[in-house]
Amino acid sequence: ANIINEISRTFSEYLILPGLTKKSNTPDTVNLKTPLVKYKKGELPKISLNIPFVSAIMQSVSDNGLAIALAKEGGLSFIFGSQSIEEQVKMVMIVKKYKAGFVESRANLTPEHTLKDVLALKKKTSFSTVGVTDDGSSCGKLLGLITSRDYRVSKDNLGKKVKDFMTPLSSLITAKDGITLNDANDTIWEHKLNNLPIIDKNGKLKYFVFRKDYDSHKDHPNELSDDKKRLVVGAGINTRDYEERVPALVEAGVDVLCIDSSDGFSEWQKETIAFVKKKYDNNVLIGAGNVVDKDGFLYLAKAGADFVKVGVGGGSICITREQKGIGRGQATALIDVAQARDEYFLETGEYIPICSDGGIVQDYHITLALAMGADFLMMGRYFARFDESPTRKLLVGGNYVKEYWGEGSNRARNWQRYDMGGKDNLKFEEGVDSYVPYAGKLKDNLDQTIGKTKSTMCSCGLSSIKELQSDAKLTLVSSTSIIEGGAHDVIVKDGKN
Ligand code: MZP
Repeated sequence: ANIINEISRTFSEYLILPGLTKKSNTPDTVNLKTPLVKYKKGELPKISLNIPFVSAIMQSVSDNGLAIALAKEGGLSFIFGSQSIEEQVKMVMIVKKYKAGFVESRANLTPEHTLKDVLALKKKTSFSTVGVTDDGSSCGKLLGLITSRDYRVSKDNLGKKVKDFMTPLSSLITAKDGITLNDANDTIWEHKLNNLPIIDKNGKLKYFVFRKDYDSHKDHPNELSDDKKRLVVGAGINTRDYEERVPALVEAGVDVLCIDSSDGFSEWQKETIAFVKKKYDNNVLIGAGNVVDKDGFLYLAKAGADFVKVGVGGGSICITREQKGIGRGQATALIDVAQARDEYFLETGEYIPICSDGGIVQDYHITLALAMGADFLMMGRYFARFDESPTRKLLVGGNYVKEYWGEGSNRARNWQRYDMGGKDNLKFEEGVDSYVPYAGKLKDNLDQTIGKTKSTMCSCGLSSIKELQSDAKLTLVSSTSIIEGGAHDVIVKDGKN
């Protein structure tokens, strides 16, 4: 074997040195915009992210609910591919149909439907308020609304009828701010009033969202700016059924694809990229991975990948290193691949963004990963903890947790992600089924995380990811200085340390 003498390191082994903070270095001047896909020198990428985060291609992370929440904050989700083509397409379509301030799926319920039907509709649409019309169609007469707080979900009342729970429109349409609604039986959606009443926590009419108002909704950063005004969404694919899956996803309006594999340095990936590029005349964007070194990066770059994902075995739920002995410390992998990307850019004038995938434990690891050269990060554990992830919230040992399982676990059964081809059907687990501490809403947590990254960048006198990549100073830390970095030699009052 060829022995690489350099030690394979990970994020916790590094710290960032503060630099001169100029008076102009305030968090509101830090720009985290970053390219998602490749571009030529002097040109702009077809898609950029406003925050450098994408969510992992995993059943327990990226469904349509999380995709909408993350795109609204300026990131992007890759809807998991370990499901049927039809189910994945449905999720993509829900994200693409979503319009800020406009409930698309506003009817489809009559007073005779059951709460079970409400739940099914909510699951499909992820809207917390749905309209109830007389005939269940979107043009029917609006009779009332069902909001999350209008009903209590339990086995006992799932069979009960909507009419016993809905808030009748007549109780909502009191005159408000000069808007006078006359007749509860008017066909509100399609014709006269063109608006949707939104009620507040106490069941009182709060405001109206005009159907066409979404155009003016500017705080959804990751909408495409080409007249479409839709949230951006990606989807995971595999190297087995891509000839059927890709056309279905493209038809559904997906913005970017990513080949999902634990080891992407393969001819299977090259073939998949070639298929997509040829079929769509280079107009469909596709990322590939994962790799951990220069050779892997160059192989996928030359194969035509629009971005390359870095990381083998560092995911929180991953046991690939234990099972197969392959992998590399995430920091070392990233530094090596980032150097290859920069050299490739110098040689060819083509910048291929790299994504650091997995292994982020502390928020500061994010800033380190960017400083080491990542253009954006893919995270699973981080997003799995939030309300918006698709898994159950449970009370375990007195603490709220959310379920989080790996794609290589028996639970996900995403064997094609680990498939090495051939006829052998040997399957062994490369991931675990786990819990992560429940952390609340995505937006609240993301705001904190972004706040920390911006604050670190201000400490270093840096105001963009490009500057962070080129100018940050990183230092290796000893195990004893890691101890020095936490609270030490004191008795912490809340007893947690
Ligand atoms: P983390 O953010 O939870 O540390 O890692 C998420 C990443 O782990 C995913 O994006 C994916 O690359 C990887 N992953 C997903 N499932 C498994 C597995 O079952 C896995 N081994 O390693």
